[in-house]
Amino acid sequence: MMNLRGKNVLVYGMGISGQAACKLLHDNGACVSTYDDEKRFEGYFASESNPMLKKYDLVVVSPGIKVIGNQLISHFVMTGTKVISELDLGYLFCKGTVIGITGTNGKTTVTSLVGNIAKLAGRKTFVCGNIGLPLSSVASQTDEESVIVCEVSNFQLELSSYFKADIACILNLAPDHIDRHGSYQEYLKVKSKILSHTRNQRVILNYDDDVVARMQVNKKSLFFSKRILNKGVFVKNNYIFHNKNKIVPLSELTLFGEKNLENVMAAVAIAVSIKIKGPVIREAVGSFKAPPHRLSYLGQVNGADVFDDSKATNISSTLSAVGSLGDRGMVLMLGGLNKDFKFDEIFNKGWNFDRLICFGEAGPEIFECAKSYGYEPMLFPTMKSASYYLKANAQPGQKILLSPACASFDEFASYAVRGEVFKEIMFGAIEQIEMS
Ligand code: UMA
Repeated sequence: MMNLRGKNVLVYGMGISGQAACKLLHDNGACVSTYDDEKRFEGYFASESNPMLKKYDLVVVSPGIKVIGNQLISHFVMTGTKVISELDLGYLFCKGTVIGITGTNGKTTVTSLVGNIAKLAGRKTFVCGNIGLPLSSVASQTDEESVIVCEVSNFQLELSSYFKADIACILNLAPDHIDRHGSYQEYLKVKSKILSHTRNQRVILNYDDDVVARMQVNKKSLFFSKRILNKGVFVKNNYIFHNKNKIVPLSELTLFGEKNLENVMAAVAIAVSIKIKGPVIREAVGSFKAPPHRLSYLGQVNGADVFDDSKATNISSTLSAVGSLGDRGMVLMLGGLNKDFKFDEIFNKGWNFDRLICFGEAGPEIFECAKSYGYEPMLFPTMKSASYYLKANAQPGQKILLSPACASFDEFASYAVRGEVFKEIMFGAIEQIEMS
């Protein structure tokens, strides 16, 4: 643990991470100042107008702050001030077993499933991190018996150097957040920072993901796979096995699709690593409800099945959703804010969509890309207008899938709001036709 008593610490970024960091620092005797590029924070702690004019012993940076090109961070680094992430800070005050879960897709699902398993096993469990509860806000409540299940994003890892999870899990890796990191290589480098390269860390890796499978760092690595392995967590005879032990029959899984099977296996691998017994894992897996907006079945509109996969904000996530549901009868809704993707991979597979719907800021680009592969897409200015159209024109047998392969910020505050609005339009009372 860091001794912060009397130290001058600046917290940069005053969202929920920054606020949790302030409290943790203050409770441990630090003199806390805050800075935010967008707003002056009205609160207990001093809000700086120009932190470059002051000297600090430590700067704690929130995950949403892009490091590359940030003048303030460069200034502190160049003047030799210690700069750490909010994740680092939280970790330094954590006791117990810290589980870090990262990957391009599936992090929240695995984090909440592991949380459910650990709770059912009677462990003192904290589910936190990128899932919506900063690690800094739970750290001081942990003790040696605690299990801290932490969803870890690349944003949180970018500036981290102290975070060393006892168990580190990488689910999958595919291009994402290139707009923040500059290149896929850099994104991979940031993600791999979850591996501490210490002998004691148990690393859990997806054997079926070519990039992840090569990240084995020590003999304690545990693999999971949809194919039979000699040891590890794998599928055999319609069961998820751990080594020689049957853990869960596939018939009891509540999540569907290949990616979710991988997610469940990752959770099983983590659970056996903290010595939770098979029957408890089986019970928790069998009663698990997926978090919303992840290939969630919403119901039928005029005989068409409607699915909300608003969390699919990258190409690989959309590909796995289409792969899970099958392209026949599919009405695929794509669009939003492009995170520097090319969309060819969605259209070069020869999939026979019933209809392709493009919308939002990236809509025209996706529309042109789809046309170049012989599709006849439809273009809408917004997701809302596309949804009104689909509600009015749904056909029996169709599968309407919102799996946009883009961020939501051109039209919504988050992917969650986008999913809620989609649901509301398809099933709620909103009838107004908004076309421009
Ligand atoms: N800010 C600046 N300068 C900047 C950018 C932001 O001063 O250049 C300020 C903003 O004005 C705002 C504050 O920083 O006042 C926001 O801080 P933040 O963006 O770090 O957000 P938090 O509220 O602290 O939430 C963060 C995560 N957000 C991001 O990583 C963008 C949340 O993940 C996470 O749940 C929360 O910490 C708790 O750990 C959200 C997310 O979108 C859900 N994550 C990305 C994803 O899942 O893809 C990585």
